[in-house]
Amino acid sequence: MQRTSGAGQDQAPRPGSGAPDTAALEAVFDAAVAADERIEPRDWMPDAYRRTLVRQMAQHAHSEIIGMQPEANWITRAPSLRRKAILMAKVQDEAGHGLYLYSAAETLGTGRDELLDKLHSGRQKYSSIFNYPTLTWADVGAIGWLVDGAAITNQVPLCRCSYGPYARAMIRICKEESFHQRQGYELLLALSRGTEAQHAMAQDAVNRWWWPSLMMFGPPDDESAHSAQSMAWKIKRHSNDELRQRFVDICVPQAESLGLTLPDPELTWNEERGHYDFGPIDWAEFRQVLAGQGPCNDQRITQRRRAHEEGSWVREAAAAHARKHSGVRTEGEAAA
Ligand code: FAQ
Repeated sequence: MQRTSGAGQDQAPRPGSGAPDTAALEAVFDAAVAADERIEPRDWMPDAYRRTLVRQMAQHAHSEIIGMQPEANWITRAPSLRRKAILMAKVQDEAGHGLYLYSAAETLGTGRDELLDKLHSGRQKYSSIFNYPTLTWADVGAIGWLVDGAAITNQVPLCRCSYGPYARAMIRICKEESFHQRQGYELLLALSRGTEAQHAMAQDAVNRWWWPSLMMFGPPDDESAHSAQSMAWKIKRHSNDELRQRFVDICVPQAESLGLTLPDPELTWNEERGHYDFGPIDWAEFRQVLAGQGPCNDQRITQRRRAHEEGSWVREAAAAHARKHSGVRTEGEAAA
């Protein structure tokens, strides 16, 4: 049986129309997921699968564009031309990631305007991590090392996500994120090996970004509302706690090479588990940030709304340009 439904993406086929019934379509979908095949935009898919993907991809896209703000804050104050050029390129990459992800979400029938409207009105989330301030230049290094490092750990498995357009977008995003992670590591290494004051600045940044980075992976597994279903659909390949543990295990030796300390006295190698044990995460803080009460929630969303409003003339000009080249004119343009 073909996976593409002639009935249109959102509609169940009409009884008696000759189209396969929903149960049969669902069986084909389940078999494709079980066989590790990719689901493509025109394939039939359960409504809940579509909604889950739009929710996750939208949050991901929003995180990329809101995530431009904390680092962009340092572009004018980067300490050298080389650092400035690198940081500008990185922040531009994040904008590009947002575009790939909004485009991937569009393949599910959800337009960018609708998603941005939900972000601006607080109906959709973005990652908790971007509600923390960047207080010093070392924060740019800590974001690259820890935040991009956590993002890669979470996102490499998404390259095998069951939904084709999301999986393919993630391949390029992960390649770029790995450069971002390395630039952060290299920046922190330079500071760590610098003067006493530079070393202290790097350590202070790591102290502030470590715990929020662990929260990026989401709530613990037993409180994760979506994990079980998303893993059954192979949207997520690993649980939040598995990925968080993987990240901790990667970071401990890297911190040692950097000559910096991770701010957790309970961090110890557990021979039996073959992993590092780590101290308790402050989930009350995480919930507070998600509820809009983090240190920078208001600032981030106000800035995002302002950027959107200030960019309206660019969208209008681009739309007029596209219309001009398609030969279709509005009434006003025809009269002029
Ligand atoms: N922040 O049931 P789960 C980046 C929400 S990109 C805010 O476990 P799920 C690149 C969750 O949405 C960073 N909300 O949810 C960069 C849900 O709420 P809902 C973003 C969070 O989806 C670097 C509720 O809690 N990455 O950093 C967070 O199965 C540097 C229950 O949670 C992605 O989006 C959180 N940390 O798992 C850019 C990756 N955690 O929707 C600039 C793709 C959970 O019911 C500079 N996303 N929530 O209202 C994912 O892998 C997943 O969506 C998780 C959450 C793992 C984030």
